[in-house]
Amino acid sequence: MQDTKTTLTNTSEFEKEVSQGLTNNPKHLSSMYFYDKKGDKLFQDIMAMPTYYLTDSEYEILESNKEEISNLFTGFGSFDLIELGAGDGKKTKILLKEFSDKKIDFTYVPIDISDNALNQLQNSIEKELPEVQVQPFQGTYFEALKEINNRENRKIILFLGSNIGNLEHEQAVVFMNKIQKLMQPEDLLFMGFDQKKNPQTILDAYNDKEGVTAAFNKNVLARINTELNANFDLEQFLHWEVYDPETGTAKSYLVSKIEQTVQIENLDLTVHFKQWETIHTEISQKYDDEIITWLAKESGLKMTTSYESTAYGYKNCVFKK
Ligand code: AVJ
Repeated sequence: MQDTKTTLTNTSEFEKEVSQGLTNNPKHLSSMYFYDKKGDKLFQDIMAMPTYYLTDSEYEILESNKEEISNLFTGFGSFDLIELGAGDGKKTKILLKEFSDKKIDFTYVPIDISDNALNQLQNSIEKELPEVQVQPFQGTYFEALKEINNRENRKIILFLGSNIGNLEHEQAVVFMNKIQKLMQPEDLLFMGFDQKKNPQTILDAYNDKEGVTAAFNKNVLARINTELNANFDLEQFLHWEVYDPETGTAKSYLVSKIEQTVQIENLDLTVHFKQWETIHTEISQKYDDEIITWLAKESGLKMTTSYESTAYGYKNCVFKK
């Protein structure tokens, strides 16, 4: 097994994000930093909750269409299966197993911000699907593009789980356009889009009663505490989720329950919070056909096929350049 793992996200980027985000008005922190060892575990717990319907819906779509998807991907000989934000790979393993069973020649290139998630994924594939060649790459989505560009095989790019939803539309277009430019005519982009639906279903998915999503959201503060020597009291922040059914944007906040001051030693920074002041931490965009068509058009992609779970309101779409 080849090890092409490279570490690109370093502490200084985290430091920059934290000092900028917490000195801006209104305050913000990127959801990219939810994912350390503890955050990965919390996200796995979220994916296992029935209220977080996204995972089940995509799993169902892949499971019931795996033959057709496999035919779509494998018509042109060997390829690289490049996955952006691979996480624990639970859904992708449906396809990996299908390809492996059919003795298809491919290399799986999981890309993730979390080194820990990639290590676990690589180990589990070695055990469960020993025939699959894996070449993990650690980095952000934008760093991933460079890695994709360096690979010469035919590319199938997976961007599952509605991960695109963490980007605002403009950023999503920039990102999809960059992918489009890296693609050859026979390459494919396979993406998951959570659909607009009953707003209550969305609020329930991002605001579970058990408090797992709250802990996940607060994990960015926990990371600042341990990695940058800060003294955030997690109890003094409230996880707050809003969903705008018109735009389809779900937004996560951490709201300061009291007026408080936090010291971040490594940044030599003192951060004041007024009572009820917010830190915006995440967007999870929901889509409809018009938005997806617009995204594709703006980024120079053509949709060739789509698979839908109507029960859950979730879509997987296949794009070509
Ligand atoms: C992994 C970005 C798709 O936005 O739905 C889950 C992360 N945040 N619960 C999402 C998340 C809160 C998730 N993505």
